[in-house]
Amino acid sequence: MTLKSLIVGALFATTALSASALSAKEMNFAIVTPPEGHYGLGAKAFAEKMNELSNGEFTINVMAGGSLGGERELLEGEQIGTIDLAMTSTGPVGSFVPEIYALDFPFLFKDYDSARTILDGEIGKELLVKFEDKGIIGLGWSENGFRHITNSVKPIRTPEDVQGLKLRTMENQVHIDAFQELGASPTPMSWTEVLTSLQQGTIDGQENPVPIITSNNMWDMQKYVTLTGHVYSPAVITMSKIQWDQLSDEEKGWIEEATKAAVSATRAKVDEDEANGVALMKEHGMEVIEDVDKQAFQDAVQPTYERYGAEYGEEMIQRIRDAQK
Ligand code: EAX
Repeated sequence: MTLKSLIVGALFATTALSASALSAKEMNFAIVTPPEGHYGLGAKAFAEKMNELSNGEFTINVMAGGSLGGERELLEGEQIGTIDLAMTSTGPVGSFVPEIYALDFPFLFKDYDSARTILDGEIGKELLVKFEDKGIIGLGWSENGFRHITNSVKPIRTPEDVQGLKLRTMENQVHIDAFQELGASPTPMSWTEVLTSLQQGTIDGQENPVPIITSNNMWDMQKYVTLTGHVYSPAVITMSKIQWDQLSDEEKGWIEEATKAAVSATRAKVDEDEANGVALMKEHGMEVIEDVDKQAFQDAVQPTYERYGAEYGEEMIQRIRDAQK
């Protein structure tokens, strides 16, 4: 190779490098909830932190309200690289990463502090690693919240009151089974169909945490809410492995820092919604049933543990229980 061609090659490489180093990187961050809700504020914090750490090189576009699809489609999109980042509940995750079903059992987590401590610790880290061989990077555990039942038919005070109600559940086998145990007619569907289905009356009710109920003004379509707190619903921040593998180590570090910022922002909003949400529901005319016999509901869904515990991680479930003693 002549000196001239060496110099030309070096110049080209430098130009190409500087061009790629300067080329702004744009990624989408998909959520199914409103932009100003708990996931939206987390995604916004992620975008701001990425922009700050990369000196403006990274632009993260938050795509809210299910604009890029339901939660199952977002995870499928990450597997093929059309979705870069997402924050979803664990609803459909178990069908991609079965080990995650262990988190979805009713009455497993005692309270928010226990759930956050466990998910931020060894157990949470062990479960995040399970995503990678499915083409998804588990970046961090965020939060949806403790789920409650809403409906438009009657006040639910006991498990018997649930019988016969058409209640939407997430596309989650453990939840479907638990509501079958309660005698409901569980109707699994993507979140993106729920509000319309409630407005049209094709379902009687659904179950979701306070932040979802308030950020979607569910008082417009649901008269009753029963504070069962029947399951803690984690959220998870994920990234397409296709995109992740193209990042430098420094850029991966930025993603990890941005994830921490997102988790803090989402959890802060959940705390705020938990503090104000019930009053807001009452202000908007919902009848809030607060004196719930949780033990009765817990006893009623016990067969779900017997039926699915072995299949979906008895050992992990026991570890989570032991970690809360
Ligand atoms: O992740 O599907 C659900 O009910 C979820 O709680 C909601 O989409 C937020």
